[in-house]
Amino acid sequence: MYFSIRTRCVWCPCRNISLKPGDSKPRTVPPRYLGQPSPFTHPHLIKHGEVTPGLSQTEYELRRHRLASLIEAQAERLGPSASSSTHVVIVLSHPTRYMTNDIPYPFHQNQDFLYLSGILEPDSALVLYGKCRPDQAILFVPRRDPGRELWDGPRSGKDGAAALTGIERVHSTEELGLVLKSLKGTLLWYDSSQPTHPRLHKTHVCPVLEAGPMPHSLRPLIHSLRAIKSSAEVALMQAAGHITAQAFRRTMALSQGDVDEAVLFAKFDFENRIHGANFLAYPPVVAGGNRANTLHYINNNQIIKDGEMVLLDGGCEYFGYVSDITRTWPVNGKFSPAQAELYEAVLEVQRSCLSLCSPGVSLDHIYSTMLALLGRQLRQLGIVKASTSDSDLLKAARRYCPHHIGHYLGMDVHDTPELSRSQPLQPGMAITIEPGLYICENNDQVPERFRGLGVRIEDDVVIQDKGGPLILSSGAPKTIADVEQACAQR
Ligand SMILES: [Mn+2]
Repeated sequence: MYFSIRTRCVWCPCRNISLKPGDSKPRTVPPRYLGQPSPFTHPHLIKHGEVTPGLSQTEYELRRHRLASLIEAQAERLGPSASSSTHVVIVLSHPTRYMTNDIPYPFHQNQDFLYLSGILEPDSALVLYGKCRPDQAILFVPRRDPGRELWDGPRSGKDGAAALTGIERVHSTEELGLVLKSLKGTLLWYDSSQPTHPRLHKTHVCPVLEAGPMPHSLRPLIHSLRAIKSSAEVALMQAAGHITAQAFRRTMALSQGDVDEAVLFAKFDFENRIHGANFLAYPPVVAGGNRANTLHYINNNQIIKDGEMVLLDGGCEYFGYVSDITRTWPVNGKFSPAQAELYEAVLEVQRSCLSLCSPGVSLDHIYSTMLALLGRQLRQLGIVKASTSDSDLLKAARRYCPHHIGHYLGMDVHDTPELSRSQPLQPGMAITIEPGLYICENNDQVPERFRGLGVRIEDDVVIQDKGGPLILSSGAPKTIADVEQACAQR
């Protein structure tokens, strides 16, 4: 005879401590490596009670409960039969993606799945179910497999995932289809149009979908939750912003007349990683001279000449949260008069747009303000004629700045795309503010001194109730004096 005691807080992945009559103390299995950092194996990264660095079991549980409440509210609007049904929510992880043959790319989790589970392993799934509100969680993770673990490293397995997340019901992923069939949900919440894991979708979810009515879309609900950042999330974004801001400072210090874009790219990557970033959040734009006018330039392999500026748009990922910052500076450390003129014009617009970042204002509203302000600047610079009408000024602003003022920011660079930019901003939302002016070298309509210059200034901002916006990227030099000083720090 023996019995087991389930303990919630014991870190050891084996949470079932077995006691046999006569045992003087519980037999515990030593903690082991999981498929992701744990407080036991990576105490320098993650604290007890956290699922991923900085985010507690309670926070993840709260997110699942908030989603359940949103679904409950939505079902009430669908009518009495919907609100009394059993809901089943399915969120799949990403699969491993391969660069070639059997060489994987660094794994990157589906953010919606990560947001709700904290699980960083591929081939996993989360199911939420319940009558009226889906607040019971079932987690699915890959079965432990010594043969595969020899190549890919340890997996958490069912017990490890349970200990890490606090979710008590954990199955192997291959049981997903069976469990789904047994739940007999009458209302399904799942995004079937673009499955995040095609194989799991086909094998486990499709049979359930074929048997029932069309599932309800889940992504807009999760994105509305992800849009508002908790204080723990803001702290992670603050860290990401701080790391990248310092990387800008140090990259500016390394630049000089005639420098390879690849050198600045490598320096920026290095400075982000060495200060704690997991990796760059996206391929950065390191564009010298006229290449700054190619908005998505990522070749980063040309020589930037003495006297030219570089536009660097880069950001890092820090435990699931990203930064996205742009600065433009002269590689020789000294703005020419024309560069300074264009830079000050963009900076003035950027400052005005930052001051608009408060609750109730939308990104679209800030965008139209940006266009009006850029139009005026273009007139002052002599890039458009003094007699230009107001509507033509807006047209010119759109021509010289073909992109929006910014986007939502968070776990993704272009975060929560389901959220409209016409929606009023709320406290806790994070956005970018990134006006620019781009003058192609072959544009003979503009004064010669501006040709071939492209300037963008981008900051990361959290909307606050009062006291103005919190600028996460404030450590990155921005005024002409600060930029020139940072460039002089050799
Ligand atoms: Mn951006």
